[in-house]
Amino acid sequence: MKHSTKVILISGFSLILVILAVFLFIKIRGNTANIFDRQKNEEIPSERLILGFSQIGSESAWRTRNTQSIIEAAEAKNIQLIFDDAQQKQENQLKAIRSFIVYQVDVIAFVPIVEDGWDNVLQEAKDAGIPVIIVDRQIKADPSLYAGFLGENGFEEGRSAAKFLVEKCAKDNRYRINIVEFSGTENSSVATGRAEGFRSVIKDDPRYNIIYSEDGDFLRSRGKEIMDKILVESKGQLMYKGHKIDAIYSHNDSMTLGLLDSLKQKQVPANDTIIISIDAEQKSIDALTQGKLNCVVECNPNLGPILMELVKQIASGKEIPKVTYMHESVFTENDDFSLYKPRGY
Ligand code: GZL
Ligand code: ZN
Repeated sequence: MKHSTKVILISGFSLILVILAVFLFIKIRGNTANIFDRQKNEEIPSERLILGFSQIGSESAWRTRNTQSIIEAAEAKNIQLIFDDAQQKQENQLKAIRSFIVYQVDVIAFVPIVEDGWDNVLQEAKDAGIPVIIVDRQIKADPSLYAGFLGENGFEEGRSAAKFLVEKCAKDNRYRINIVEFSGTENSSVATGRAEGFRSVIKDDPRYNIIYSEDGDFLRSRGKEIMDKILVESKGQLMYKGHKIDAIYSHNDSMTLGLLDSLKQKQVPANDTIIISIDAEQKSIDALTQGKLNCVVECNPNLGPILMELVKQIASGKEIPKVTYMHESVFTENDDFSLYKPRGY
């Protein structure tokens, strides 16, 4: 009897093992089929597509509009959006992307807050067979790790800003131009691009000198802080270390609005200081038409519809362009302001 009990126990135990093995086989088979599904070239109808998107935060009106554009476009294309706001922290973006991988979304897209630190997570996405689209800002990583980039050309935006300055100074016959730069987030491709693009235009003309540059992190509060500090040190003059500030180049409208807040609060007149900004949110265009700014370079946040087209293409196994730039224009004091349309952000 003892023997038979033992056999039942074993056979009972082995029966459980067999059931477990069969169950596991079906489960794996099912999942495998799922992954193979992904590789078939069939067009996956968009109502079944899931896009994991990591946004950097809501540091500017530009960013808020950028987010809206993505949410609206996903809805319009019936793409399920898992959206994560990283509150300006790269580690939150890395966590979000890893959760998208575990969730096995169809496509991952994200705005890299800074250029570096993405190789490992991109390799993990690649190993999981999930294509990645880089959005808005660029990264320093092996290009084979992501499907493509859609966004802004910071270098060209910087060049446009400087070209306006050079044309205006030529007209006004200015012989020496001291420039103060309000820079965007350090190590972000957009701040690097806007800085390099601007400098590429003025580098061979000794009349142009960037006498000071500070990182304002694309924030209105930081733009005001930097200008407050300059005005305190120059006892209310638009001077820096004894040099007259002839021009201000700000990498985004939020910081520009902050420096204007400071000039207004301290009642410092700036009408003969050339101020150039980037983004073209409504408040900045309003400041241009009121004569407070001289030039606003557009940076187009409305990339949602193009992004969703790229998501659908890549999800059905098609290639997408390695780089897709958004169309952008330049607004200046010489425009016919009556032709301006509402900016929507
Ligand atoms: C530019 C974008 C920048 C905007 C800022 O493409 O990354 O980030 O110019 C935003 O307003 O903070
Ligand atoms: Zn842009």
